[in-house]
Parts: sequence; structure tokens; C-alpha cells
Amino acid sequence: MWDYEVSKIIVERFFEKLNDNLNVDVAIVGGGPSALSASYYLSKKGLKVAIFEAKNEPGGGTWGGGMMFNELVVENDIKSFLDELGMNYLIKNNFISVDSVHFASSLLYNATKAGAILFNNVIVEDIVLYENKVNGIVINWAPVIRQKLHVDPITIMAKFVVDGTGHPANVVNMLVDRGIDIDLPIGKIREYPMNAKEGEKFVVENTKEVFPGLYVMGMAAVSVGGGPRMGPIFGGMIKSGLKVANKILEKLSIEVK
Ligand code: 48H
Repeated sequence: MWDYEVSKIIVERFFEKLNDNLNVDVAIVGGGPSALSASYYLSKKGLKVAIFEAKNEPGGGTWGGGMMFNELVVENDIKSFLDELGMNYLIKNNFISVDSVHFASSLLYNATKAGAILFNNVIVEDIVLYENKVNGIVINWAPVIRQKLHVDPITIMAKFVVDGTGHPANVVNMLVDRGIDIDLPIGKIREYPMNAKEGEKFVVENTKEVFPGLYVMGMAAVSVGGGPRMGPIFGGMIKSGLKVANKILEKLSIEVK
């Protein structure tokens, strides 16, 4: 009875994965490029990492390159990271050009190959807060949220939660909306107009713990810090993900590169 066996394998394996990830070291919200580079590195260092992505297709804003020209640019100084991940690319003066579909799929392959578990079609709708520290996330199926079904969520406990939700900084917003005191340098969540060079620097500088137990990376770090956007250059996203990973490893006194 193949039909029975196929369904049984899927159901059993999915619930094994879910059960195994109800309490993780790091819960990463969003499956964009910063999330995938952070997850790759943290998993490689032996941490239990789960990524929660609202869409069916993880990868965030990488797939479409710039204006659907499916090529993107990173800075020369992350060449060794691309090499480590086995990516193909072309060097163009100070920049590196990478096929955006190849970039997205390489990040996804390497993060999951290193051991990170990715739950797609799952929306993080809230955080778990104990004694002024973020201790986990609250999840539900994306269709439940989109269809506005009255179905309660479940929780994932985590030592560290990382907001990798991109431009809207959705996780940080969950604190701000409640009026919970959080360090916002310009008093609100807002990104500024395009300035690629400044934006690339800003995103890395503003990758940090913004509230006990909660870190920001990628475009969420730009919006929370109040910095400029940078368009289809993605080196800063990778560096931001790696910086968050290093910050978490430092907190756990695990040796970093
Ligand atoms: C689950 C969620 C939730 C939620 C959102 O936007 P992303 O690609 O994230 P980054 O920051 O790693 O990369 C940003 C980059 O793609 C980009 O947009 C750049 C460089 N822009 C520059 C510019 O000038 O425009 O991915 C975030 C992911 C998405 O896939 C969302 O679906 C997901 O997070 N997400 N997942 N629960 N509550 N909110």
C-alpha cells in the first residue's frame, strides 16, 4: 500500500522534526539571506537552529536580483564565504556578480546541509516574554493567519531569537506595538532612502542584541537602526548574518573565527 506508506513517512518525519525543534538554541524568524548565512554558521558550530519562514519558498528578497534581472552583486571581501559555500560567480572590479537563483539556492542548500531545520509556511505571530527577556516565539500556519482563522498558535522555546524578517522588522515591532521599552536610535522603526555604500556599512554596524534575548540582522537591523537601504547588493546581508552568529557564539563562549 504505497499510498499509505508515503503519507505515513511524511507525517512521522515532520512531527519528529517539529518535536525535536520545540526547544532550540536559536530561533530565526524569516528565511532571507541574512537568516541563511547566520543559520549556516551557527549550525556548523553545532548549535540547534530552526528557521521559520512565512512563505512556501524561503530565500527572501534574493531570487529576483535587481528589478527581476536575476543577477545580484556582493563585495569582493566575502569571496571566501562564497568559495566555502561552493558558489559560482564572476569578479567585476571591486564587486562580485552572482546569479540570484544560484545564490539563493546555494544559501538554502548549505544552511540546511549544515543542520539548520527550516519550517516554511509558518508565521511567527508573537514572542514569548519572561521577566523582560525574549524566551521564544509563537508560531502558526501562514494560511491560518492569512485566512484570519480563529486557531490558537503553539510556542517554540529558544535561548536566542533573531529577527531576520527584512524591511518591516516584524519581531521587533511585536515589542514596540506593546509599548515595551526597546532601544530605537531614531525613536521608531524606519529605513531611509537608498545609499548602497552607507547602507552596506550600516547594516553590519547595527546588527546586535536590541532587547534581552532578541537580535536583529539584515534589513531588520537597518529599519530598527534607522539607516539607508542599499538595493540589490547583498554582501551586507551575509556579513550581518555572520555577525549575529558570532555574537551568539560569543555569548555561549564558543570559539569564533
Ligand atoms: C515568518 C517572516 C515573518 C514572520 C517576515 O527580506 P528578506 O530577504 O531578509 P534579509 O534582511 O535577510 O534580506 C534583505 C534583502 O532581501 C533585501 O530586501 C534587501 C537587501 N533590500 C535592499 C533594498 O534597498 O530594498 O527576508 C525576510 C523573510 C521573508 O522571506 C519573509 O517572508 C519572512 O522573512 N518573514 N517569516 N514569520 N512574522 N515576517
